[in-house]
Amino acid sequence: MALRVAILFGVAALAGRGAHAYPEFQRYSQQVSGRFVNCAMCHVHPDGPIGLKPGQIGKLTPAELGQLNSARGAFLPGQDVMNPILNEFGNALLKKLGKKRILELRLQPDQLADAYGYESDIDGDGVPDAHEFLQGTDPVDPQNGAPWALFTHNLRRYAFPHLFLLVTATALGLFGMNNLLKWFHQTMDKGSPEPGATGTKH
Ligand SMILES: [Ca+2]
Repeated sequence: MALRVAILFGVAALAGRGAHAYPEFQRYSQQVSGRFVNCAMCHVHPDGPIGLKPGQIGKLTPAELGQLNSARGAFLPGQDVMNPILNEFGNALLKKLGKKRILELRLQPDQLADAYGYESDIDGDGVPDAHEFLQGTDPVDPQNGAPWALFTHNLRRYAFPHLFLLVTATALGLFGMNNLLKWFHQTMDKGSPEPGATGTKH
């Protein structure tokens, strides 16, 4: 009971301090994408970190509260912390940029995507996390993405290998494996040195 009361007081105090929820990024994502964006872009709970629901501060265990405090001290990039109120994207932002840079970017939310970079694709749907931020889609849900972005990203990703396989399979079907190997052998022979020029005859 005492612990519960202490947590409630803690939640109330954090709510008064803004509780490290940064609505500037949410507003910017919403503005550039034209989509509704909730706190689940970066947080565990779609309503944000304040409250008593799973993933919110009031529901954290003592161990998770310890992780929360460690994460809040991660001012520099590259620190191995895991904030239990943030989802994978929120934690990736924290690790990549550090809290100090994130606080600075609150004044320039349009620079968050470039600062984070476009290499990471946490949910593996082919759309980089930073693009998902700009498109207002969920970077940790492969089922959630702008349809055209998913199509174009994955076309670039898979079209060329698939095209190569298609052409090879068609060639095999038209000429047969033996003819194709014969053609390949003759082509390689033309590119070889004259017999006797090098090596030993058998
Ligand atoms: Ca993605």
